[in-house]
Amino acid sequence: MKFYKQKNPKSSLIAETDGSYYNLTAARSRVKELKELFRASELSGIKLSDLTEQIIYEEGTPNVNLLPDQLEIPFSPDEVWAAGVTYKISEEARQRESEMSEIYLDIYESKRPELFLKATPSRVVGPNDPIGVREDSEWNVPEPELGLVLYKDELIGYTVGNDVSSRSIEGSNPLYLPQAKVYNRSCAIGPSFLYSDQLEPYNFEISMEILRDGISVYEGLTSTNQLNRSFDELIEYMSKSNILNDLTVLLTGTSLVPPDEFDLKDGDVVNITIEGIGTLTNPVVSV
Ligand code: DO4
Ligand code: MG
Repeated sequence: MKFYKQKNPKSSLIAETDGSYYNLTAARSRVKELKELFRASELSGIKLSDLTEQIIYEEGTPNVNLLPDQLEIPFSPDEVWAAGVTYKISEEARQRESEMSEIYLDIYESKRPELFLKATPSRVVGPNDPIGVREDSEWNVPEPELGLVLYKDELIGYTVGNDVSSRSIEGSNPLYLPQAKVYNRSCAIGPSFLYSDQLEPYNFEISMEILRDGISVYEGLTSTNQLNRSFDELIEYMSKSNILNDLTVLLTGTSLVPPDEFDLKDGDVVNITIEGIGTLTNPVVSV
């Protein structure tokens, strides 16, 4: 089962099940945000999918069409965290870009993963909203990543994430990582929240296309089966001595790195697709 938020009619929470879309907000006006459904599911002990089906069938919930250009962020996470150097290709890219490359040598193999706070709510955008490249950065990339969605400390589903990054700022000194990663519009999530308690999570296909003046300038395809860490260990380390807020997204690292001469620019459009979740589309602006 998947969930979306759509701007029209009004801001509506939409559930997708068996290929049909249902407007939950039209059925029950107080069901406006996914967080409310998560809370109701926790309090009642009823699975999120069962609770949603109850609303759909008991209330005669209206069918709607999904309008991809009207989608908004499916939920607002309290925090977005990210893992780094979880795929071989990312380890190699960091070593090439860095003036202090030895620092990345151990992190791919080490017991403790690299984890960092990527974004607070004001820095996260949804589908169709512009993502940012920093004005003071010469070399920028989108990073397409599977996002784990946690309610408190429990993994409840998935979303698509973009860990937009400055390679030149991180490359000049790894201590600049927060500046390379955390700034206005540096993170996008969406287009949907995929609720799942029974998926094969290490087999998501991830693809990315970057358009410049409407022409494709990069295309890549990978899979989470290349991930060098388990979701459990990433969640375990993120939660150590760190009580999580109600809703956290944990981005699991990038395995698609455009050629080193590629620089993401104002006016580009990034499409990231994860099979089963959808395509996250964002234009790029300079911030
Ligand atoms: O070491 C820096 C972060 C790398 C990263 O964001 C990734 O591998 O996705
Ligand atoms: Mg990343």
